[in-house]
Amino acid sequence: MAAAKKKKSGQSNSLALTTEELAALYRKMVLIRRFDEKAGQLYGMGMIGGFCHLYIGQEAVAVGVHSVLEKGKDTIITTYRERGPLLAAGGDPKEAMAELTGRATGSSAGKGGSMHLFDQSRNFYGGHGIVGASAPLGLGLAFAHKYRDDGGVAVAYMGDGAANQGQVFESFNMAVLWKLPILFIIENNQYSMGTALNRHASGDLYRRGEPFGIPGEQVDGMDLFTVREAVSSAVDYVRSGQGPYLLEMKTYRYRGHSMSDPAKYRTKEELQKMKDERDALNTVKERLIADGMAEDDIKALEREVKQIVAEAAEFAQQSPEPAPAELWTDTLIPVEE
Ligand SMILES: Cc1ncc(C[n+]2csc(CCOP(=O)(O)OP(=O)(O)O)c2C)c(N)n1
Repeated sequence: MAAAKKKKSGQSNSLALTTEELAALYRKMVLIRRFDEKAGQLYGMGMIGGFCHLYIGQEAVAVGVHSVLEKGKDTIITTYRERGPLLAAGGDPKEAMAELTGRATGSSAGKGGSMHLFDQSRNFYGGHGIVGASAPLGLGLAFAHKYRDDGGVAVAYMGDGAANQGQVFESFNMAVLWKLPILFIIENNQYSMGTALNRHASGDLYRRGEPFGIPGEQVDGMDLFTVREAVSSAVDYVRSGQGPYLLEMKTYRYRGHSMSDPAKYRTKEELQKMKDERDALNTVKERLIADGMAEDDIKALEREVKQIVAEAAEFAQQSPEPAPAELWTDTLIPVEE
């Protein structure tokens, strides 16, 4: 990037970013969007088996959250809508695309697929298809942090639909009893599969931890800066040993629940309004321009990301499928042929 200035971007105090730092976060947001757009295309071409749940629209959450975590120390676990959090954590787009398309070069050697991306080297523990499972599994990560006394915080994402699950409340209970260092993040993208929030959830999601004594906040999940501020103070709270915290990120998914959902349960106008007025990428881009970054530099960054995604898709398509003998490896119980 040419002529990046060490200019603060107008965020509060310690979280203020230089234009260069903000551009790096914007780059990740663009990467997540372009990556999932390409995944959608490959799905349409029949190259991705099973389901594929795109993250498009929710980019400010994953990038904002990861930007304030301590890299190599804090851990992340999420659902099947996991490319956002994975790429925000620095996951390799090639490995991710190869996994989506079931190739041997994928992060789980092509055996996990779209819902089960995993990258331990990035402290990223999945990628889970069972709704709500990220909460109790996240407790395990948090327990390990506490047991090892390593100062880390576990971040467990879930959807608004998942927040209605019994295992989530059981997790809240244990997290408080054991004072575990865990930040629960409910990504409220307004719809659980095809059901709008007001039809599936009673009460405010950010208050779901209240009976257990877990403090919660509702956050504008379409705004990178607000996400960063909320996560930063929530993580401080958790890291200081006071136990769990809950953030409800109000966000919006632009696509259907999965690639097979035409999303007829909402109006085109609602979706368009969101894209026009609240798009997380636009807000950051406008801030970059206001900070003095040249539009040509922004375009160059966007072109570079497009190239990375094209190369990831090419890599995936050129990679072999796993050998048949691999069916018997990585199983829980050894299998005799
Ligand atoms: C235990 C369980 N029940 C049902 C399903 C089927 N299912 C998959 S996604 C989904 C909706 C989840 O919605 P939400 O938690 O809001 O997450 P989002 O997809 O909006 O990110 C359901 C019911 C499942 N995977 N696991």
